[in-house]
Amino acid sequence: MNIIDGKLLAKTIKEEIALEVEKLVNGGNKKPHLAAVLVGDDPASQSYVRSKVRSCEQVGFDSTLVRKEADITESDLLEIIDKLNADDAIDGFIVQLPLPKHINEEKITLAIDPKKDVDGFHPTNFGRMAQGLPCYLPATPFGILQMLKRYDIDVEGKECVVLGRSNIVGSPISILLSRKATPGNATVVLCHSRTKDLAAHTKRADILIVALGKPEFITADMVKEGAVVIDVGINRVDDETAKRGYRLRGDVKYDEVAPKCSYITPVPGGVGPMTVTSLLMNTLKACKGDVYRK
Ligand code: L34
Repeated sequence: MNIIDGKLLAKTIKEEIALEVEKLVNGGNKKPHLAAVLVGDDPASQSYVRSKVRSCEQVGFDSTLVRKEADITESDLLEIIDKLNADDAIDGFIVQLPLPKHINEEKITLAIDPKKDVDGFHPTNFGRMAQGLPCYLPATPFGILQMLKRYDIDVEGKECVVLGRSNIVGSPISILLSRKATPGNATVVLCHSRTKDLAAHTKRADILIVALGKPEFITADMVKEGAVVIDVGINRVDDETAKRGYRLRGDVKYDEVAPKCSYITPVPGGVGPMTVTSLLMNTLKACKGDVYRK
């Protein structure tokens, strides 16, 4: 069994990005600049955004954090987005999800200029991804592709089962792995809440990608011997014996599933840190005009 060390891989990729930034700056260009909008005080969102800002510092990017109270109106948030769209100093920006219930996430996503949509959530980028055109890939799927690539895991012709059909993980990763590309060319089955006999599918998987948000849902009996398991779940489970009062658990029952796997991602230290580096990679592309010419 091999552990896919997302934390270590993220560090390696950040070192590579830092070198590129140095080259850019030495060539007389400005540093890449990422802005993040954080609404409200959800502890998980705060921690993720903090990690994004810290990572920008590590690689030599400029960053701007726009913090707003949970009661901000939708129109005020849209105004902030318009300003970021128009601000030439900002290469790309994100609006951290989830947003408070009174704000329509779809409307917010649509308001972001696709050229600055380094999350890759805008339908323009999603559509371009689906057609294999230049685009910003959504951060978590992009991170998963990087893991497969850097660990030399061959997916071509393999049975790949994805659990969960969200717009930001399940749906895009299923499209990416079935594309005619590397990594890609997998035979993909996308399972969801209406899937009948889920275990019959998971047991066939050479590559199992789990993005359900259900702590320790996948047990050893659901996994084929030698499978590659990518655990996207990051669940905070109450635990009085833990320092912070909770522990992070994936969607996979790691201790019993890991011994059966050829490769597995841990939680924490797996997909999460790769989501952050993918955002940096997209921001670097935005700065260089690699996806949409400036
Ligand atoms: N707009 N909203 C937008 N873009 C995103 O890309 C995200 N996502 C998801 C939630 N909402 C978003 C993130 O940033 C999930 N996500 C994210 C980012 C980083 C980590 C996890 C999720 C991460 O670094 N996880 C660490 C543990 C962090 C902790 O201690 O809580 C890990 O090792 O898994």
